[in-house]
Amino acid sequence: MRRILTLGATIALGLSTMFAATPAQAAATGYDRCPQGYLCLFSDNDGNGTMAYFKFGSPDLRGQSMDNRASSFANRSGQGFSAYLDYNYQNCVLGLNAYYTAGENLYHWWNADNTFSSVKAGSC
Ligand SMILES: [Ca+2]
Repeated sequence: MRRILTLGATIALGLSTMFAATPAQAAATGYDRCPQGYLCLFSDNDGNGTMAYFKFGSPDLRGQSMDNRASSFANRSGQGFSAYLDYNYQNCVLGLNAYYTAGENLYHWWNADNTFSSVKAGSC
């Protein structure tokens, strides 16, 4: 009886070791964090830093801690978005085409980096 109990304990230890040895799935980084179906804004270039993501948009990016902070974006919403210099969709600065699913830095466009204060689905 004692021998059986010992064997059981050994098997349990072996299983827990196996699970512990399985590598944890690596956390997504950069643009890979952006979920399908959303527009994502990032505070740093190349999809780094803080991320905020939107299904329809936001009239005031202060609410998402992204006001005048967006430096890159990925559009996985399946539709175009428009970005504005001011709150409540005033002064459109850039169309965020649905083509940019893989992500893009905003310094590629004059006057776009760190300027967005509102975004919404649709064209300017
Ligand atoms: Ca702004």
